[in-house]
Amino acid sequence: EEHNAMMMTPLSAMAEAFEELDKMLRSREDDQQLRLDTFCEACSLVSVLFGCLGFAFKFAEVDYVSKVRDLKEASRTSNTLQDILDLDVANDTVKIQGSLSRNLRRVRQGLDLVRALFEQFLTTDQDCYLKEAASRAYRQVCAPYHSWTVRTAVVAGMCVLPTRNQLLLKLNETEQSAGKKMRRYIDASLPVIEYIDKLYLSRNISLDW
Ligand code: 1PZ
Repeated sequence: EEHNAMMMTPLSAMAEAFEELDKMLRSREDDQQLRLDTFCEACSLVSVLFGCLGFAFKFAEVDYVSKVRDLKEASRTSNTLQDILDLDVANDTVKIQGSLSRNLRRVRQGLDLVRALFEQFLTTDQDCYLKEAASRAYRQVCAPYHSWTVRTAVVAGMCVLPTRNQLLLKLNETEQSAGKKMRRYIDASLPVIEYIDKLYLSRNISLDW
């Protein structure tokens, strides 16, 4: 139906939100700042994907959502992403568990994982299961930073992921419509991810954690 074609799906919302962030970054070359509240709203949209994954990744959802919520709460006193890093640098709490700078680093990992997953989804369009694509994305982006316990739980969860078609159905997309929106998310999220990395590197904080 005509009306259906114009409907905003979860993937459309994600693509649009990250394109907005990307636009904000590019509109002020000299003084790049991202508002924390705007960033958190975009990150919240990503968590709808968890609803498509089933119970096996409930623990990942709880972890991701709580970190985004902490950051969102902090946006009442910290305006920008830079502000939370500067605060933790001053207090020497950047890598302490539960600190905002650590949560931001983890949320960034989540965004990058989704980006890698979409890349895999687009390049492995013959596969009917998501297991391989998801495993490769996880190995690339998150596994190096996760404990043995978490990696083991993720490997187990991969086996009960929905199929490619089930995922498309849940997202209310076709192969073609999903492909376009995933590509938009990939292109828009990469500059945002790189921007976050630069915030750490420019403060002499390495990214090996
Ligand atoms: C259809 C595709 C399926 C892909 C499935 C991918 C599943 C990834 C599961 C990641 C599990 C992460 C569980 C939690 C790990 C925590 O130990 C760490 C460290 O937290 P801290 O010690 O700082 O409190 N948390 C993270 O690394 C955050 C990771 C967020 C992962 C979000 C993924 C978003 C992806 C959604 C999927 C579609």
